[in-house]
Amino acid sequence: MSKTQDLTITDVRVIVSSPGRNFVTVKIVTESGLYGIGDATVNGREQAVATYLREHVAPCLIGRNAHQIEDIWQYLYKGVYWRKGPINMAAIAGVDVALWDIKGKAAGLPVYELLGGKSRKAVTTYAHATGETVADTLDKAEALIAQGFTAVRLQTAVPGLDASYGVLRGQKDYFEQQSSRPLPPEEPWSTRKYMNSIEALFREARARLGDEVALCHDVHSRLTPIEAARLGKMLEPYDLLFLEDAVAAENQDSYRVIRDHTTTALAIGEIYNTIWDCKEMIQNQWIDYIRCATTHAGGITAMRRIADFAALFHVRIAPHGAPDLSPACYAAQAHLGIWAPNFGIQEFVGFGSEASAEVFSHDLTLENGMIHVGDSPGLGVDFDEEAAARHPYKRSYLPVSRLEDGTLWSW
Ligand code: KDG
Ligand code: MG
Repeated sequence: MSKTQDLTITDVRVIVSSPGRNFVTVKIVTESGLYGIGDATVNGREQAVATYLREHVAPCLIGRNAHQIEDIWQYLYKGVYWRKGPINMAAIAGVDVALWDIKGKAAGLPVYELLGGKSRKAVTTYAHATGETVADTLDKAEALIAQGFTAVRLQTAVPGLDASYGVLRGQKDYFEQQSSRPLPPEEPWSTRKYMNSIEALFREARARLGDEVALCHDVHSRLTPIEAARLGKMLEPYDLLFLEDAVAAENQDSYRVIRDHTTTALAIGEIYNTIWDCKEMIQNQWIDYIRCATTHAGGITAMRRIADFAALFHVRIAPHGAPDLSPACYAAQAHLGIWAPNFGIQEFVGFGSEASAEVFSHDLTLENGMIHVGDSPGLGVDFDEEAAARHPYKRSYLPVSRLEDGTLWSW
């Protein structure tokens, strides 16, 4: 084998930086000089996954053939003995995505070609409209629709609560706030206040935005199954594309309860790490969209399996696309999304901050609410380590929420 084809892994670099948000980036270098980039960020627990990668994963990869993606995935998943888990699976994802990037570069092909080629011309996305009042939220939604988005997620502050997930009073942008939280902020929650106010958002939305636009809503796991069932029934007249994370589903059959009562479409998956976390809800057709992220569910190798399994049961993929996922994740998901026959929609909150653009480059473009995937070999993403060093890690947490009597609720 000539040196230019030698994909023996010689270095595994793990870089934690904060270009706008904290990201854990994996860079795998091979003897040939070809390298790949992957994302292993776990929001609020970045250093845990970085240490795990440096101390326990990287030493096992040196000397392996980067072409053997499947074997390396199995080796890291089964070989650890302690299967699954968010830190372990994000580490596997970071490695796996970097290896697909390398394989694409070695083949001279974009990764979507290796997956089976394009199933569509571009990846449809949904954007976020988040406001302090219904009018404010709908102003933002109208602006997004004017930019060409055909699907929008609507979130509005709950009247009577100082803060609610995704909406903070008198605020900067909530994603910006999320990047500067040296301790977990605490936010109040009242299911009654939420349930009493949420219908008005969607009633007004349909009146102002019309019937054509697809609407989503994220409950952030704040309800019980029967409350979620009631919410689904309440929102039926407004024809949501999906209701996301209505209930935390450590018990997968919680979703059977919701399904038994409503025809509102259901989505879940952003905190899942493996197919096992959603196997029952998929095979029982209790959900409509599976929202696992490439970064949190074991990379392209695992997401491809999740997509194929879901396709058997009429479930489509709608990958998580929040700002705590790096451009390496966005690129991986764009390649998956353009290939997957059962692709549904991609969450999209922009390609990142100005600082992130100094550190990451990519060849994705947005046009009329759709991501167009470039044809660079691999994933078309690159990472500038010197620029990253100018944006050091800052500890930052997700919020927790408490009921008005102080009981710890959800995040
Ligand atoms: O790290 C958690 C965030 O990514 C999450 O809160 C965002 O719920 C979210 C979403 O749907 O984008
Ligand atoms: Mg969500």
